Amino acid sequence: LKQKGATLWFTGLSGSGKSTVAVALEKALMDKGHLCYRLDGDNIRLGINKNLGFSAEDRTENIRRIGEISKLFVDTGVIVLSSFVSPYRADRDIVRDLHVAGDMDFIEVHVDVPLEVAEERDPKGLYKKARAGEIKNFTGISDPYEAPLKPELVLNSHEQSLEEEVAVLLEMLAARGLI
Ligand code: GGZ
Repeated sequence: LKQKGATLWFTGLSGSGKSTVAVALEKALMDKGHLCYRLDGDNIRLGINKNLGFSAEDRTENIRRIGEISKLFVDTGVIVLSSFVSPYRADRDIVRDLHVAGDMDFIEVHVDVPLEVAEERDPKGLYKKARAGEIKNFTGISDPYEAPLKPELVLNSHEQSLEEEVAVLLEMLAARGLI
């Protein structure tokens, strides 16, 4: 394997478009022959982290484990696409420090859309439930989202096309010599 591996960490509100862009980037990377792997709620929260909920403590542990798993993949040369709300700055910084300590690339991508846009999309009806008080500690409604202060990249899925987002990501990976 000729590639170095890296973690692209997509953070943002539920409904911000993290998974959509991660899926599209995964396809683009695969088409170019790069080994990559996507981590998201579907393969993490339903599996290794199924004992965790959405309290601050559980989110912290969720992100900590995902950070460690990402690092293991990077160790094998894989480009990891991790997309999690990861609302707390300190939790993301722990994952960043873990990578930096291992001399690994950690690329924080803020998928930044206004709350109103995410809430309007509400693909799973979760915002509606959160507003009705049926879901507690919902990020953006009844739990904070701490935006990254110095992300490597900011994407705006409400102003950019998916193709543009993927192009920007590929450019950045190329500029860093990762692809
Ligand atoms: C935020 C929640 C919550 C609460 C369930 N707050 O749009 P989705 O549905 O598919 O993405 C959200 C996902 C968040 O899981 P993460 O592992 O990414 O969260 S964290 O990084 O904060 O640990 C949403 C759904 O799970 N969901 N309850 N209370 N999102």
